[in-house]
Amino acid sequence: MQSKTKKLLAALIAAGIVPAAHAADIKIGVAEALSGGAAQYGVSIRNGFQLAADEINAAGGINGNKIVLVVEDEQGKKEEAINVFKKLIFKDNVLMVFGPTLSNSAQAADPIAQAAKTVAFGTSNTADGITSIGNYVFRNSVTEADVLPATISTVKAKTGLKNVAVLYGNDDVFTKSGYDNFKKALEDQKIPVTTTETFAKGDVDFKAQLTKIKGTNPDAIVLSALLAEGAPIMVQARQLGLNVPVIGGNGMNSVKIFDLAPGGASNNLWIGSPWSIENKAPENVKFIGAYKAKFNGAPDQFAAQSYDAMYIAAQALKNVKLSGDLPKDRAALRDALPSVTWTGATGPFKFRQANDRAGKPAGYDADQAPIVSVTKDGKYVI
Ligand code: 1QQ
Repeated sequence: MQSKTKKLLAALIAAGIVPAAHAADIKIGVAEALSGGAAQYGVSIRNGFQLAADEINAAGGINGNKIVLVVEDEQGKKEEAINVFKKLIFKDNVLMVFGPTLSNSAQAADPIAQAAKTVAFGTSNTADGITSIGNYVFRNSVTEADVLPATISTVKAKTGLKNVAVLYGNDDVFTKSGYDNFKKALEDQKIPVTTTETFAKGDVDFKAQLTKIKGTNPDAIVLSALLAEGAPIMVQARQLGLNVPVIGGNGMNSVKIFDLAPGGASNNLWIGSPWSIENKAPENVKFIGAYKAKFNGAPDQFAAQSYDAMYIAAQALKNVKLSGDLPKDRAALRDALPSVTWTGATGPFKFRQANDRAGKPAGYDADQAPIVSVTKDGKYVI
């Protein structure tokens, strides 16, 4: 800046015409899938961040400083997630990064944040192993390992299922991890598997696998899929007369399923999540009302989790004395995060220490219990 301009700015700040706090904006990176198949999740996630940041700023910001979001589209692709993380961390000099949307991308991009000693905070990554990457990796999304056993035991208790067929995507970190955890939960709960079938990202015709599944006459289908494949799988299963319960993971927990599998094809889908639109706790009622008013549509679990995550980061930031020395401030934020507790749209939240592969302390997972819901006529009901 020219020295004349600098002097003028200083005079304007001194006169109270330009707020001094402007100099201490808190830049936070948001790297989410805003285009492509995973945008079904990523747009909701971005909305949740924007809603929370606007509320926090309207209430005076954090110790007087405003949150400024730097939002980037990582397209649900791991190469793009790496590019966007690099841009946000090294060019935009953000204090921390939220995202990316998919575990598949987090596994590729989070090591960049870890190496740069910058917090990577996932709000939708549920595969095993993400927080083993290192001590700068956090998430408030509840893992498949925590959700799936409860989902299976609830469906067993409510429907009396005796066996299941399994169908999963074998080329994605999340769908593969969902499969591993389903397999373990089925073994632990002594539920026999009639057949195990697979598909790949981008497949559109699942009739061969579903016909095989139908031939084994299962009481339910266990499905580890993202919406892009999971929705047409439900449509085609119902077309083949397979009307049994479908037991899904985090990938099937979105209101988008009602548009993508219309006319009742989405009925009888069971999922577990800490968040429900039916939860009448005041924090959730406030969130749902504010979301509807701002975005003209109902929120989903993904928006609830990003909304809460922004408040969790804000709680940590309140305890950080920002110095303007970026590496120091990034480390101070990391150190302040683990002890945050917060009651938001998803209910009471705290972190749980995760370990790396050698069993040494690494990042932090969500310590929250899921509630199981089932879809009925365009709604998830408890
Ligand atoms: C993951 C997921 C997806 C469903 C996120 C949108 O849980 O990739 O981990």
